[in-house]
Amino acid sequence: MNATATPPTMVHVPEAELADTVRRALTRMGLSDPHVRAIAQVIVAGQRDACQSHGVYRLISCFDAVRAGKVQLAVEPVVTTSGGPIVQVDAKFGFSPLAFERGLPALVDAARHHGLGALVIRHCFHFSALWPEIEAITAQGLAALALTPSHAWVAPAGGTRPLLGTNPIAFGWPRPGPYPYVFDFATSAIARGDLELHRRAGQPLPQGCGVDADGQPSTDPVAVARGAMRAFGGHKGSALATMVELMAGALIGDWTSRESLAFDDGAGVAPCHGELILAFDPLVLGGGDAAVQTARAEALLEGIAGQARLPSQRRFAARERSHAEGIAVPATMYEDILQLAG
Ligand code: NDP
Ligand code: PYC
Repeated sequence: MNATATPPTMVHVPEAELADTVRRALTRMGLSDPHVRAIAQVIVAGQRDACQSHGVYRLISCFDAVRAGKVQLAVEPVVTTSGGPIVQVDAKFGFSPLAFERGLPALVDAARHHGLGALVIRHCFHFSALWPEIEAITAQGLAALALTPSHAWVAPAGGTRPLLGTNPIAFGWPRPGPYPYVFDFATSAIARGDLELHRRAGQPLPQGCGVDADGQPSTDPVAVARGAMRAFGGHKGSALATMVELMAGALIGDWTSRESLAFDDGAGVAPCHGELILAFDPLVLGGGDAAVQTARAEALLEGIAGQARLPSQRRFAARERSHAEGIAVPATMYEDILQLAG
């Protein structure tokens, strides 16, 4: 779910102008130039692709995190490689986009060399969608899978107390032509960012997104924020969210969503934890006949596209509209952004 129930009034802003405004806002917050550039890129890409919960709205999350004094504004991520398939990045309590950017070249090398590369990012404040990372990897001809926890906002299926994060899972497969196959979704029934947008707009949530503090089903975003969100798809989403906690938390030696929320300590800012990103080289894993592999994958994806829409199709269409008409930004949000940019 990417939109609020009643469409807000939009203004259309040329991409370069929006990027400049976002960079000015981030610079005013005291972030160093490399962080400003990396963060602006994902935020503007999110808005360009009409991902309202992870577009320019995230500038407000950045502002809150900076104001709370928890995030490191100018820290340089430290990349460690050993020539094996694992690339480690210590984000040192900075925002995640620069950590990903710094680790990406070594991840691509590792995947090309070993067939599989694993990028382990630790100690990052994470507020972004995962598809920009996935698309950076598919652009290199690699398949990719990314997992990250968040804050403990979601009850396990059958329970009513928050324990799991909204824990997104994203996957990408390179395709001939301009666009890869990509999906990227929260394992909660609704992303927290979307819940916040409903709260800002004073609109009820769709049924089934959460319970209030007494464990009763509720569509009130404020009550659900005080109670617990639900996983998507009952026990199946709940198990996937648990897998994300284990693989991108415990496995990589970083915090689960519960620990991230404990660290937040009521500040109400972006989650702080790690991320696991896997990259796979089809040329190595597939035994060498790239044309056969591509044909097999394309037969599947074209079969889907012949009867239904592919994931990311809406996003790619929005991208083309943004290139033609400028990026659509909710008018009230744009006013907030201009204020942040001074
Ligand atoms: P959505 O439910 O909006 O979309 C999930 C995926 O399904 C997208 O790839 C979407 O493609 C695709 N999709 C949607 N509808 C259809 C359909 N009818 N047929 C085929 N495919 C479809 O995503 P969420 O609201 O769950 O998540 C939004 C974003 O929030 C994600 O980018 C995620 O990474 C981010 N997030 C980040 C977190 C973090 O901790 N950093 C935590 C939770 C979420 P399309 O985009 O084209 O509609
Ligand atoms: O929308 O659930 C979410 C989210 C958490 C962290 C960043 N986005």
